[in-house]
Amino acid sequence: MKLFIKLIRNLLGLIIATLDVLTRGTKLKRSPEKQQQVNDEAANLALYQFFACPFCIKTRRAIYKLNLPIEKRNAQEGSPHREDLLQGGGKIKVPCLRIDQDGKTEWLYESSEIIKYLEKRFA
Ligand SMILES: N[C@@H](CCC(=O)N[C@@H](CS)C(=O)NCC(=O)O)C(=O)O
Repeated sequence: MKLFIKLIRNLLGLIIATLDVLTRGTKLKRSPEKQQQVNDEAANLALYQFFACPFCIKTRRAIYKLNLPIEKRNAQEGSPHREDLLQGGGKIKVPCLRIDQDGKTEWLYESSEIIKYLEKRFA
């Protein structure tokens, strides 16, 4: 039964992820200089996520629209990133944005908080 629910969830996630790719629209356009600056800043960010999680899809959609090359790290069972998330952030919950800045690391949970943070910093 547990396996069946997992299968249905993953299937739904896959459908949502496909719809997301088909309906994403356009990316934010910046001058090459500004985009380079944004790319450099985005190198200090990483999104811990599951491919088929609807909250992660919502967050990835915002990242795409803001044109941010943020590394996506799979936090599913069996992935080494899962342990980093647990040790660093304190819990296994995705999406979680890892922010490395001024020698400190912050772990930001909650899809709406992550999107708010990225829009404030990069929109
Ligand atoms: N309110 C949270 C919900 C996040 C959430 O429920 N994520 C699920 C995956 S869809 C999760 O991480 N569950 C823990 C687990 O599966 O181990 C958000 O908007 O980010």
